[in-house]
Amino acid sequence: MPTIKVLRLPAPSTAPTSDRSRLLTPRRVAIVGAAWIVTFAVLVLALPAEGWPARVLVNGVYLIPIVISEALIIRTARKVPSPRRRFWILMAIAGPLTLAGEVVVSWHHLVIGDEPPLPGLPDVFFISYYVVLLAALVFGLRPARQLQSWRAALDASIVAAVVAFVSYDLLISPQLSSGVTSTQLVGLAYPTMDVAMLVALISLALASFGHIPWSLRLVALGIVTATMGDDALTYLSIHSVNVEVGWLKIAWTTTSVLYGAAAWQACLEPAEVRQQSGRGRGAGLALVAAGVALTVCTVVADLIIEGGLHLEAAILVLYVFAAVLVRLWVTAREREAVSRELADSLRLQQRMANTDELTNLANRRRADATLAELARCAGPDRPLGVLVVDLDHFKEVNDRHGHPAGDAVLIDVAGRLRGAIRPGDLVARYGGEEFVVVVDDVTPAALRGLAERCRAAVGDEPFSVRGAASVIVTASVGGAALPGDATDLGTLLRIADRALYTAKALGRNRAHVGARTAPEAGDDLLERGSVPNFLQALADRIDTDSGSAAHTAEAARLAGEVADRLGVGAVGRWRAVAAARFHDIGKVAVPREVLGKRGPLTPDEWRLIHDHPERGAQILELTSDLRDVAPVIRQHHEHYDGRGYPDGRTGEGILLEARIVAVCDAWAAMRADRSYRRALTEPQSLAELHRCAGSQFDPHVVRAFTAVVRAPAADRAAA
Ligand code: GH3
Ligand code: MG
Ligand code: MG
Repeated sequence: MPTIKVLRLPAPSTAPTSDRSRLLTPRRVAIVGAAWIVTFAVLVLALPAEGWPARVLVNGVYLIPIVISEALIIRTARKVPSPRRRFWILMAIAGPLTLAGEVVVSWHHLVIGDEPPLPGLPDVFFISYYVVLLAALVFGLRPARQLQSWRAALDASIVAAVVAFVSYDLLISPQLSSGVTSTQLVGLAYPTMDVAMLVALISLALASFGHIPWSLRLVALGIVTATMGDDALTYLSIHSVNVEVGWLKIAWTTTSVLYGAAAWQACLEPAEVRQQSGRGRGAGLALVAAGVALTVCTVVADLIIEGGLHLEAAILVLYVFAAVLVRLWVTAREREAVSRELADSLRLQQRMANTDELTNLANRRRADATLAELARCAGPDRPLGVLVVDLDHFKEVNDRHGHPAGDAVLIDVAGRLRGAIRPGDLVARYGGEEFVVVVDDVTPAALRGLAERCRAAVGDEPFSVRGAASVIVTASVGGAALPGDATDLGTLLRIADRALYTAKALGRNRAHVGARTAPEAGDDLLERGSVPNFLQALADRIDTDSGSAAHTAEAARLAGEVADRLGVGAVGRWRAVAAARFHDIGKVAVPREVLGKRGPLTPDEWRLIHDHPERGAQILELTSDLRDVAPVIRQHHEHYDGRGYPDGRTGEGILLEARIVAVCDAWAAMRADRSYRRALTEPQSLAELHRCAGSQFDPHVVRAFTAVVRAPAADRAAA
């Protein structure tokens, strides 16, 4: 019995784990049920049809599975959750009716030794049983809700029409021909109820697309088995064939076993049946095909046997023909709808796969694909540009205003970048707060212009977010072009990234495009932005108060040239220049009288002066653009031999930029008139630097400085 195997479903996690349930596994229940059916069948076949052993078997033993299955059904009706409970309650009501009918029949056979009257009390019980069973199928399983699909309803109607017709033709019509008596009415009731139940089953099966739980499949199998027994009995009685009831009882006892197994299984199934769309459609088609084939057979049989089509067959043919046509139309429309849905969902998925959820910009995947495609066509005639835009100190925006505000800024930045690019360029969100602009066919000048536009779009206008009226967010932009700066896509991205790093290191809120880090890359920072402007004004004021106007401007100019001579790169150069310009900012805390004092300083006054590197560093740490310059300022009074302040660092332990500033600071001081002495000449100053090289100054820096000072002005300009 292969269907019994289906009971080997995995038990849901809610299944009880008592000893009893471990003993009665679905497999064991299946084996016991199958063994019972086989034993019953063997005994029916082995025992002589007459005599008490056979009578006890088919009337007494036969009742046992009915009683057990009823007990199991009642248990299930109490245990299963509500959507399925109604069905099992109706099944539990139906059970005693069939049991009562069977008991009356057995009473007649065993005690009275006679057949029950026809129609009689057992028929009342059996027909009531069928009515309740039908109600269980129709109302307990809510077919109306499941019959939502036109196709399923049509399939069901075609198959039901054929089943009804065959039943009518074979079982009902012959009984009607000889007038309707009460006996015949009862005879008609059985096949009619069978047809109704089969139709209900077919409708349910076709409407549920294969989502039928195994418990219901077992019930359906039980109903089909019982129906086969009933209809065989009706058919044989119509044709006056004397049939051994024991044989038929094999079918009916199978039904009882199947009901019991179904009830057992129902308790193991999860409350909600998982939907598996698309399954079971083939079964509907197969049933319809079988229905059509059966209709054709009926027509052919009618034509051969009766020489023409009788009315019922003609109606069936017309109906099946029309329904199949409608079915084809419905299927075609369903297919169309499904392909439309598929196409829509594919489009949506493609869009989602290429779009950043937060900003609605293209995402990294799309940017990479576009870059790869354009890189293939890029050449001297059609350079490909890429800009990497990274928001500055964005973590602080989140920390200060919260993540949602940060998100709102990101959305706004996306809109601004979209507005800044040319039509046809692609802007994508590449990572958290990093954007990429892909620019096809762009000249270096246009790429630089675009980079600056992107920077300005973000940094020049504060953002307004909920709860914080105005948030200043700036962006650094790095850019590169293929083939101008790179030979392949990987290098292009690396160079754009390095350019971004340069822009960041140069103080942020700036754009830097190209592989070459131009020596003057950082200079303009000192001319832009309110904070650097303010600090420069302050530095100039301190210079004036100290009696050496333009001291720091001169030191900054020299620091740039020495940094170039030492080849420290754009970032180091910028730091050296900025540090030289602002190295005395800490003197803002020193009273003007002390700064401009002619005579020797008191120890307290010296202490004030010695504090200025630290104070200067503290001031620059408060800015966002010049924060990286702070450590250089702190160290610009350290001595190469460790005798400087504030930390007593030595040699390479002092930042190179600070060693450069130290030399340039000293030179600018020596070369200017001071309140307490006249300016030294160039040779005197150089001699002093060389005297202190290795003690106060880095000899390497002093050598570079000497080369700078001695180089003719034209060479310096060229450098
Ligand atoms: P830098 O100027 O060096 O780029 O500083 P930064 O703070 O921007 O750089 P870092 O890479 O350290 O931090 C990036 C921050 O961006 C971290 C995270 O808080 C923020 N961020 C990344 N993705 C999102 C996002 O989807 N929403 C929000 N609100 N913040 C994000
Ligand atoms: Mg950032
Ligand atoms: Mg970043």
